[in-house]
Amino acid sequence: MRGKSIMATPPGIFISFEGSEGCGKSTQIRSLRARLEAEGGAVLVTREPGGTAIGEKIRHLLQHDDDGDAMCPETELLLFTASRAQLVREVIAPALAEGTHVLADRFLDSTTVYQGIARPLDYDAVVRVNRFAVGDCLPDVTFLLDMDSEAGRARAKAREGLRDRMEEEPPEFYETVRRGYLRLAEEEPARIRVLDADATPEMLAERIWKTLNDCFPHGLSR
Ligand code: Z5A
Repeated sequence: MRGKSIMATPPGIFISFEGSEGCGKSTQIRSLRARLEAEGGAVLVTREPGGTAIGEKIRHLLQHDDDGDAMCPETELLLFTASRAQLVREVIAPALAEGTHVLADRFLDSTTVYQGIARPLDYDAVVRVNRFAVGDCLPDVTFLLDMDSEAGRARAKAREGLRDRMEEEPPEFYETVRRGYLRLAEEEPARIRVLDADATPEMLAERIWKTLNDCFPHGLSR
């Protein structure tokens, strides 16, 4: 056994946050990060697209419309998943392997819902591309912060993001996104935990912490 550690570092926990605009993902990620770090855990936060040099270039392409070119939904799908493929291999998988918890601000469920359900693309094709991009690197737990889509948009209005390029969609689009997420949660109830996001940040943070501890009753290291 010389040169080989008997006690291997347990892998970190992979937690993703999903939901429609303004549901409070970033706020809750900040809160959970602080709590995990206070308990002595190492934490990495990712946001999508981006997080690697290649991913940031892809983010720029998705965010800005420098030459006024219209981007077709197929290109959009491939850019989101290309950025994620790079992020998984360069950042997320190595971090988990060394015992760091990863908190992802959106992951593959965003693509399934926005590109596979809300946009006019073939659902099964989107699921296949999505799975190909991430391989076996899937979240252990996903928090779906669910709330009325219009109320969430009102919260998010002041913020700038990928909406720079993405056109303002009609209210039905955001309702489709919400229903799409709830459908995924019905299909994968063990992984996707639905929480009512129409609560104070503090109340929501408590529910997230409790759910996480219920999921990992023997502690947050594995
Ligand atoms: N997209 C896609 O199509 N396919 C993909 O694969 C991926 C993304 C990865 C994301 O843009 C767009 O990209 C999105 C899907 C698409 N939209 N479209 N169309 P983004 O990354 O720029 O934005 P976002 O992910 O939607 O995040 P956001 O607007 O920044 O919202 P958030 O992170 O969920 O919320 P927040 O920043 O924590 O809070 C928003 C505001 O509400 C802020 O002022 C807070 O102080 C406030 N807040 C937060 N929590 C509360 C509570 N509990 N009560 C009251 N107020 C609150």
